[in-house]
Amino acid sequence: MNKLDVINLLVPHPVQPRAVEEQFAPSNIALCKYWGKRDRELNLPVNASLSVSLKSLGSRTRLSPIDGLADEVWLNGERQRPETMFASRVSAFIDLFRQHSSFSLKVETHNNIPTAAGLASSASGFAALALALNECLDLQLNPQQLSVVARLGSGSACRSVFDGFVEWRMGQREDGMDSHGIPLDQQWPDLCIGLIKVDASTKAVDSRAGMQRTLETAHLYQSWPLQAATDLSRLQQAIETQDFALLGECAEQNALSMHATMIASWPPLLYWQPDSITAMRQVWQLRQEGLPVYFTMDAGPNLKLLFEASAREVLLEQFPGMEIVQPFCA
Ligand code: 2P0
Repeated sequence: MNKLDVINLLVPHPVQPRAVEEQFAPSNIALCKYWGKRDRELNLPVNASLSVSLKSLGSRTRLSPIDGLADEVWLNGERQRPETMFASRVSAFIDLFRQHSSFSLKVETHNNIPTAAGLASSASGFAALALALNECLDLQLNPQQLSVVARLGSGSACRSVFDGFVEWRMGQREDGMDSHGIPLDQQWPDLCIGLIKVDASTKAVDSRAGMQRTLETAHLYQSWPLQAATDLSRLQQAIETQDFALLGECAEQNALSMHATMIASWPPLLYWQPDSITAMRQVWQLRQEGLPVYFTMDAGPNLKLLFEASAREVLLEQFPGMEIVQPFCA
């Protein structure tokens, strides 16, 4: 089963583009991480994951039909050459919908994610593109189907189709139709996420290659699915009972467990910089002094702090320049 087959199941007829309004999708931070694929073509995960969406930080994408044989791809107001990674991934994704008709699109994407914080934009980018294609091509897909479509672009994009807490059910099916995001009902108005920039430069090994290397070479990876399943159910319990310490502990331990599998792969993958470790120690010290603050990290050197609104001022003193998002507040 490949991506074309999956789109053919969802959209088995010719489509024609029309000019529509731009669509927005938020970036997301995983509290229980997606790390490892059981199907690389369809981005089907080894484990279920759970994230929180970053409200108004993310990507907005406008699509409009154009004449000509090639798409025109713009990112943050700059035209992208077709051979760039960004333009080629976007056009390859649109190709999935050109199986029964031919058309070209102008794609205009803006990311308002602070690039300084080193946050990946592929999740919000592919989610916004999926939402925009749904409108532009009048696909009439429901949110779960849109989450499936976004996953074909980038795994974590299936969570960015929704706001708030989102669980990505791993699913069982070979076609992946049961592997998509599900939004949770619970809110957490006091929850804050602090974005700490350690290093914003492009990493040498991206997540896609990193998770594959880990899966293929780290013996420690065998313990990851069980760790993730345990963390996921404890996180669900923490969200249900609004138990912040439990939420923070599970998220931090989950992130460090994922990094342990990376470090144990070969060649080793160590995304941390000396400043990452300094910030981790600072968080542990603050916790020892009684401040409820935890961190999570993705496949990079930057930390994302988890805390409640009451800790905001103290943490801003400790980490000047930290950008704070309150995902459940207007
Ligand atoms: C996550 N990451 O759950 C994990 C934690 C990075 C570390 O999802 O190959 O860009 O496009 O499916 O979605 C980043 O992986 O990878 C990611 P692909 P993706 O947020």
